Amino acid sequence: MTNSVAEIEETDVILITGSNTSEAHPIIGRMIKRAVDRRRAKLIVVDPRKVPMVSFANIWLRPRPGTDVAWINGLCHVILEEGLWDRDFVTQRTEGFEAFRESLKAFTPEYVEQLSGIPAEDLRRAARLYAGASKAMVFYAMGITQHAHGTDNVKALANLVMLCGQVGREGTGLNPLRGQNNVQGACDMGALPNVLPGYQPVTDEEVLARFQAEWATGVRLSNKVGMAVTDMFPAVLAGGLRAMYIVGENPALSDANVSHVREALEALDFLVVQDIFFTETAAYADVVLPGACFAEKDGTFTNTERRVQRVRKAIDPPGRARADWEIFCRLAKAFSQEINKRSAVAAVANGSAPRGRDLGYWDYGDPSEIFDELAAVTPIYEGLSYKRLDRAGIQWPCPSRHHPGTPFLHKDRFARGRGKFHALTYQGPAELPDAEYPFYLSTGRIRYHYHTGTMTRRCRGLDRLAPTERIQMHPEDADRLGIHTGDRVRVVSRRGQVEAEVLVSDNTAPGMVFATFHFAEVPVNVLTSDALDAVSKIPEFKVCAVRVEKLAA
Ligand SMILES: Nc1nc2c(c(=O)[nH]1)N[C@H]1C(S)=C(S)[C@@H](COP(=O)(O)OP(=O)(O)OC[C@H]3O[C@@H](n4cnc5c(=O)[nH]c(N)nc54)[C@H](O)[C@@H]3O)O[C@H]1N2
Ligand SMILES: Nc1nc2c(c(=O)[nH]1)N[C@H]1C(S)=C(S)[C@@H](COP(=O)(O)OP(=O)(O)OC[C@H]3O[C@@H](n4cnc5c(=O)[nH]c(N)nc54)[C@H](O)[C@@H]3O)O[C@H]1N2
Ligand SMILES: [Mo]
Repeated sequence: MTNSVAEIEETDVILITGSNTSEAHPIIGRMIKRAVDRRRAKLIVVDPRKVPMVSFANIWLRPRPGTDVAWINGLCHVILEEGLWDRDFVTQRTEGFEAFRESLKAFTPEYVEQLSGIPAEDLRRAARLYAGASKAMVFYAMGITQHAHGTDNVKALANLVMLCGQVGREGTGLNPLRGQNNVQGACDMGALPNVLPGYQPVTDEEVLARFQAEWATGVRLSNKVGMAVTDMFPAVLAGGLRAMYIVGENPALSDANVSHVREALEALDFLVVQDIFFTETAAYADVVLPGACFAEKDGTFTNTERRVQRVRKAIDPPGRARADWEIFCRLAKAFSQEINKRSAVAAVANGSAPRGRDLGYWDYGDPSEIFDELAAVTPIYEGLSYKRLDRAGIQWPCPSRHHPGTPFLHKDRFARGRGKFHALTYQGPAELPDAEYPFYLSTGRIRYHYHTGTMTRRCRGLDRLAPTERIQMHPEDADRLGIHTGDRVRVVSRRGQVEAEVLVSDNTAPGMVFATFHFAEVPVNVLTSDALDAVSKIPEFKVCAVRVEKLAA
């Protein structure tokens, strides 16, 4: 997030899009509801589904799935046409405005209505409400990013907030709600194919030299950008990738077009899975390494507002399970022992002196030592330590020991200097409904389960609240097909089929069915499309085409 969760208390207008906030981020959802209830903050929700947040909204826009660039450009069009934009901010802080303005010409509310189904007058009302605010926050999640053109969707939102000068101040900003408790932390640590910790590019020789000095005793660090997860499985099937080590992920259920993923897992020469439970993915593994869960280890989590927080061990891990960092260290030691053995053998063979490597290097006594080592080479973490974090979490960037942390970003300048407007063309989803597959399939979450259910389905209370998949279908469609709540259907896409129970509900849109990916016995990702966003490599989980067949009772 550019800004902080607590700033919800300060803002006048909140725009939520592509986020089922009250189910997927219930705490933040509650704060937004409270701002609406108690302070009369205004709420705009833009979502194809009637998510619970809609009942708190002043304006609900219901776009057809995958048409986000159209309606966001439409908002900008109205804001410019009606002179509601922030001239000072645009001139002083941004670049690329003229080309952007030109690109908006076509996006009249009437044209946007054709593309998205949002009534022109509703779009105008939303534009006036957002642009008229003295402080406005935008929140978004996977409904914006999980598209073949998800990066464009995010750029379109960035255009909107810059056009209205709604960034760089308290109570404003463009705020992606991060998914997992520590996905922000994993990215901060460099668990991405193209960067080292703190988003420092692996291709930057200066950066590399600094890490080289700190980290790698005599080893050359790679300057090559690695593969994205979604590129790895196709690479296995193409024959280029032979081994995988999967830590804390269950792609046999969670990846798009999962039949291909399973084929790839099957085809690997060697697979290691490190998890806290034996998962559907672990079933393909040659070696399973048992990890300790969050309550069984020390460390830090970084939450969605960039707040680094201490996590403290409460109980011992069961059996032979170990904290992930301990497993990595043991492995590294085993590797270096093996390398030493081989180099000794080679040295004897060619008559030279054996050259050992420093086996002590991975001997951390405690995760705080790892943290200190990382902070020393990571400017956004440089002022952080376990000691400081002991009292309270701190938001990065925190560049020095006495720096208080950063509640909101881009105060006087953007990271790149001037904020860049992007001229965008509208491109629809990769797959649309047709005569053979007449429904949109949208996938996502419900409040009571987490992803592939490895954890939440082991919780009896949650399992009682949501014991099975119930595919949501709009009453109009259900009537037409003679389907009632509780009936069983087969859902078929170009890639596969599943069978499940139906829940007739106007939470979903006419012409759209909604399913979760929480239930292993209804592996919905056999249906989804692996069309990827070209930049982020995220699959289009939010749109594919299916047909629904009623099964005999
Ligand atoms: N209970 C629970 N909470 C979770 C998780 C969980 O599994 N269970 N997972 C966590 C993780 S990792 C993540 S990433 C987050 C995800 O959090 P969300 O993204 O909020 O969750 P989704 O259910 O994927 O909902 C996406 C929203 O986008 C809407 N949407 C679908 N298509 C479109 C579209 O074309 N345009 C727009 N504008 N909106 C669209 C959907 O109707 C839905 O409201 O949740 C986190 N929180
Ligand atoms: N159809 C569809 N598919 C989707 C999405 C969608 O909206 N629709 N959303 C996508 C998104 S946003 C996400 S984030 C992914 C999630 O996809 P995954 O990450 O594959 O799903 P999880 O079930 O969260 O798997 C996490 C695994 O980590 C294990 N684990 C938990 N804690 C620890 C630990 O401390 N150490 C170790 N080693 N393991 C641990 C859990 O037991 C679990 O097996 O799914 C994606 N897939
Ligand atoms: Mo996620």
